[in-house]
Amino acid sequence: MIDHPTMPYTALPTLSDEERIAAARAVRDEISTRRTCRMFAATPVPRAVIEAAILAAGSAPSGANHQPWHFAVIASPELKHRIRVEAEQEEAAFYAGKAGREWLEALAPLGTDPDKSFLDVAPWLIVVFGQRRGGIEPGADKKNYYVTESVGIACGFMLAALHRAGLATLTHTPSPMGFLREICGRPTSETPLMIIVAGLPAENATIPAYATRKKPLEQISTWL
Ligand code: IYR
Repeated sequence: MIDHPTMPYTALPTLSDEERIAAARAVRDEISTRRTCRMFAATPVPRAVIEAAILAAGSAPSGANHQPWHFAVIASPELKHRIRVEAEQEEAAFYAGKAGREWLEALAPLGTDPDKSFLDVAPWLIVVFGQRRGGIEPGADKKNYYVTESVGIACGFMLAALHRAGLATLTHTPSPMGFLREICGRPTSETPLMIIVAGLPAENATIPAYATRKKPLEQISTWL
């Protein structure tokens, strides 16, 4: 190995096999109760929750440890509304046919439509950007690697943290979403990948039953 500064590997708990199995199952049980939510309450949520969730996301593995992500956090009603208006404009075209028949048929069991009022209502919108260039130093302009994969993992960490904090979440992907770069004042080297909407669910929030249908282990794994 090329000579490089190292540290001892210490962060793991010492567990018996039984404790390991129980711990993995406890995470499965907890994370599998996360449901995508499209009906939010306006109830405020402390900024510190979102800060911790961003730091959880920021601890994710990434290509060359360049951490090619940026999170634009929006609580301002004016900005939330601008995002809603722009998103609904794109979605109106999408649902009017731009998506194509196969895509619209795939979405039918979820009941989604161009109404994105949750963008006004939820207390926090976290706009997630992937950085094509950056590197680890502030202001650096190095090439980044595996950007989509890295940011996807970071978003998974964030969703897990927000869920553990008792918040409902939605990964919203208006298509196309280039308008988010301008609204958030981000450079053209960054690509908006999704909006993570976070808050409490509306009192009478429902979810599509179809969303609870998950593939069994046999369908999603092969053991060689
Ligand atoms: N962006 C649209 C459509 C949409 C697409 C997929 I793939 C989904 O899983 C859900 C929705 C919208 O937000 O309505």
